[in-house]
Amino acid sequence: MANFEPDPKLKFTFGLWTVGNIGRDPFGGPVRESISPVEVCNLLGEVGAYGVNFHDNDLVPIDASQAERDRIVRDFKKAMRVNGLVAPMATTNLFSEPVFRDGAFTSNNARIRAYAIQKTMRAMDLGAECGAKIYVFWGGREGTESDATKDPIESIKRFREAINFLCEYSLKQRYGYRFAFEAKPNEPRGHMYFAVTGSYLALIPTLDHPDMCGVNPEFAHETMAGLNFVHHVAQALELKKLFHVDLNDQEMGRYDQDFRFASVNFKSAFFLVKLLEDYGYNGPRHFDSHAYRQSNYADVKNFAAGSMRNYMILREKARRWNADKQIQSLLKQINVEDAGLSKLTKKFSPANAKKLLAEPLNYKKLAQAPLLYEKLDQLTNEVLLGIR
Ligand SMILES: [Mn+2]
Repeated sequence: MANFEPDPKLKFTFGLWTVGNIGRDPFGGPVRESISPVEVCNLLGEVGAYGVNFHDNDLVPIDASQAERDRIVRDFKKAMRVNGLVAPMATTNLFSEPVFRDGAFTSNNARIRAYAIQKTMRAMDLGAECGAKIYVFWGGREGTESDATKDPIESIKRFREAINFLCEYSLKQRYGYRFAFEAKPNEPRGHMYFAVTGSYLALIPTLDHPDMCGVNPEFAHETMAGLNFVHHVAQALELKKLFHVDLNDQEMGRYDQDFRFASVNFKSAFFLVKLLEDYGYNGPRHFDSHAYRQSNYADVKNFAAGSMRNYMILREKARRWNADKQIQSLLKQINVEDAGLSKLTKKFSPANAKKLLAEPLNYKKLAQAPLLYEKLDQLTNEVLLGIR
C-alpha cells in the first residue's frame, strides 16, 4: 500500500485565505470565527503542508501602522519557522476595497491606477521580506459590466504599462520575483479581461520583460467556463510558462465553488496530475480552495489533508497508468511512426515539399488504422476506480 502522506518535494501550499476562509458568501455572513495568520500556520503545520501564501492584507490589515506591520510580520515568520513552512508566493489584494470597484491597473482613474501600482510595490516588499519568489497577479476587478464604460484596447495598454513598471521595480529591488498571471473567466465582474490562461500567454511576449512572466492557471477557472483545464496547463507548460498552479475543483457552469482538489472531477484531476508529473513540473502546488461552508475548523483540517492526499493518490494512479503493460501496448499501436515521412515534414524545404507531394498517401487506406480508444479509456477508468 502506497504511502499518501504529503511529499515536501511536491511543495503543497495553501493561501492564508484558503484554510482561513470564514465561509462568507453573497447570501450569508461568516460561519467560522476568523483565525490569525499564526493560527493558520499552526493548522498547516499540523497537516504537513510545505508552505503558505498570502495577499498583502491577509497578513497585514490595510490600515495597520508601521509598528503593527512589523510585529505581525515578525510573528508570522516565527510561526512559519516553528511549523516548518515557507512562503513561496505572495500577491496583492486589488479587489476588496471600494476604490477598486472598477478595476485597479485598468481603472479609468489615473490616480487609482497609480495607487494600485503603489499598493503592489508595498505588497512586493512584504512578500520579499517573507521569502516569496513568485508574485501572482489575479486581475480581480479588471473588467466591465458594460463595455460603454471602458475602452478594451486602452485597458490592455494600461495593464501592460503597470506590469512593465512592476517588473522594473522587482529588478531594481533585486527581489528575484517571477510574475504569474491568473486568469478567471466570469467572476466577479460581468465581463472579465484576460479571461483565460491563453489570454495571458498572448500578452506576455508583448511585455518588456517576458522572461520573468508566466502564468498561474486555476482548475476552477477554466472549468467554470466549460473549458478543458488540462489543455490550458499543457500550453503553459509547453511554453515553459507554468510558474505556479492553483489546484481546486469546480462543477462546470456553476458559481465559483473552490472545492477541495479532486473532490468532483476525478478524471480531469487525474490527467492534470499525470501531466504535471510526466513533464516534471517543479513549482509549488497551491490549493486555492476552501472547506465547505458547513465545516468547522476540525473539518477544515480534513479539507486541507484531503487536498494533498488526493494529489498523492492521483500521482500513484498516474504511475500505475504509465506502468500498465496493456495501456502502453495500446499507446504504441495508436502512435503510428514513419521515420521517412517524419523526416520530410519536420522542416519545410522546397525539396521536402516536392517529395511530400509525390508521396502516395491514400486517405482511404490511412483511415483503416485501428483506434481502440474505447478500450484505452476503459482501462484508464479501471485504474482510476481502483480495480487495476
Ligand atoms: Mn487562485
